[in-house]
Amino acid sequence: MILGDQLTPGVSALRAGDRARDRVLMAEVMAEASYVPHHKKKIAFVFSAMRHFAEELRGEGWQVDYVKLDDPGNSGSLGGEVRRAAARTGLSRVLVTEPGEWRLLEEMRGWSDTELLPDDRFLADRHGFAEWAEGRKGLRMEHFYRLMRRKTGLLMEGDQPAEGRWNFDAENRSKADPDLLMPRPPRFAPDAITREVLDLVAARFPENFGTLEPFWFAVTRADAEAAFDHFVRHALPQFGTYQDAMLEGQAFLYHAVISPYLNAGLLDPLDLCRKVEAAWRAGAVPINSAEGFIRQVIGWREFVRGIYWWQMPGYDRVNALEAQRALPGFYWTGETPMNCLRACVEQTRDEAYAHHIQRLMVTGNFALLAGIDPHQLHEWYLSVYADAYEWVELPNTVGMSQFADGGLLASKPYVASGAYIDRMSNYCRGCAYDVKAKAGPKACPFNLLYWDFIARHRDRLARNPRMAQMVRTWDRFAPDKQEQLRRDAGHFLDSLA
Ligand code: FAD
Ligand code: DLZ
Ligand code: SF4
Repeated sequence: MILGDQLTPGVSALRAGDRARDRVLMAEVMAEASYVPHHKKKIAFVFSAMRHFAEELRGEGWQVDYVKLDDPGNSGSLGGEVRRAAARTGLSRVLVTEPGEWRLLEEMRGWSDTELLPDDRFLADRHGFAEWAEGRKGLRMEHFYRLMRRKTGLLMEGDQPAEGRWNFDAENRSKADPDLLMPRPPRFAPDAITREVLDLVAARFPENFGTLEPFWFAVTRADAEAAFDHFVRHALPQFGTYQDAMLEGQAFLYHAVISPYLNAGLLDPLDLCRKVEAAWRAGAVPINSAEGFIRQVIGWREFVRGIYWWQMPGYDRVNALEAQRALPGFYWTGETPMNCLRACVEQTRDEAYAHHIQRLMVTGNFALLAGIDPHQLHEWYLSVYADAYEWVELPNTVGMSQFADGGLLASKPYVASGAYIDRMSNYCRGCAYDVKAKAGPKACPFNLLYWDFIARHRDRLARNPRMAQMVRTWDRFAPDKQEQLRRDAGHFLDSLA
């Protein structure tokens, strides 16, 4: 059995299979298409990429049983489709690569005659990560990342990091200017297979979040590789410098926009990093870009996956800051006078994409400051992005963005007032609020909520060396100023629906 995010010719289940004897089963099922209300573009991408992969496998001599969502008799679940396939073919033994989500792994462990094979499309195997993590006092991505650099030899000169430093993060923080010549990810016109899927999604998921068309994602390995090559040539040179920048109307800036392809298995992470390293060695891209990209892929991506498997089950229910507020409706509609949030939600609705800083420092930062229930927020992130699978989304949401694991993943809460958003974007210019105002009806809500957050979690934050300075600043405010800030924040929070 091959799942919708296992579209890799060398995935362990295919390696272990025999094309002369075995049959490949792939199934579009309602259970997977509705365990969260996925963005329409995400469903279309997964189904179309699955159908193209089935064709690729047939071309390589595999017999593929492909079940479409609308096929008569579709049982609606992966387990049901395995049972139906067994009855149809007389075959009874199932080989499947371990799924990327705990809920499905648990389910598959209950299937009879099923062999689960490790998913070795990652650098760090999940048991090895847990061993490394176990017993360490503080887990830091940077330590793990250096291990991965050494393991792969990427950007290494002997046992030393290229250009003398492991991390060029400090050179990833420039503000971007609107530029008419900014590269855009290549767009792929839907073929007949994708058109059929688009009709299916429009008919069967009309109420789901998101705009279905225009649909331009790559849905084959060849097109995903072309998209990546385009990124390396046109955007990677600037990627490092503008990695943290945000611009209204520019959803992609200099980002790769490859996470849906990578997570579905259309692209291979190590292969991408080798190409990036080669571009740096050829002098085509600066070190801050090459290192910045490689850090995300062999560092963060692997690190969050390790944390997910190490901490599940239970990690989806962590709530160290006891945040209980319901997710505001504007996360779905974009209807808010806060221009940064409006822009990020509308872009998410249209593209099923937002880059890291939009997710972390706009939608994530707001939720953390406002005390939104991290589980509700997790379900939102898992729904709305085309690249979202729980193994990567959950640690980014509850760990990195919401500090809901109490600091297991991140060394401090990623909170910032409006000044940060103003420094990194042009959102504030078009906003009904005044980013410079700290009090009163025009005050940017991020400014009010920032101090309210510090006050609410004062004792915990005072113990964190990276937050203690802000706590001291809060403590020095006059009592009437503190009261005023908390009152204004309270009024704002009361107005959230
Ligand atoms: P680029 O900025 O061009 O980076 C290149 C690649 O690096 C990405 O394609 C991705 O594979 C990898 N990468 C970068 N940052 C991370 C990270 N923090 N964790 C894991 N991989 C990373 N990423 C997902 O793939 N799926 C998710 O569901 C997801 N949910 C997120 C939720 C929150 C709250 C936050 C803060 C981040 C989340 N991320 C997620 C990480 C990151 O935002 C996306 O990987 C990135 O925006 C994808 O766009 P890109 O391909 O243009 O990335
Ligand atoms: C995301 C997704 C969707 C929308 N639909 C399917 C599907 O119908 N069949 C399938 O095999 N996989 C699908 N997927 C991907 C799975 O949800 C994914 O394999 C698991 O969540 C494990 O990561
Ligand atoms: Fe966002 Fe505040 Fe800037 Fe408005 S003023 S765009 S709410 S940061």
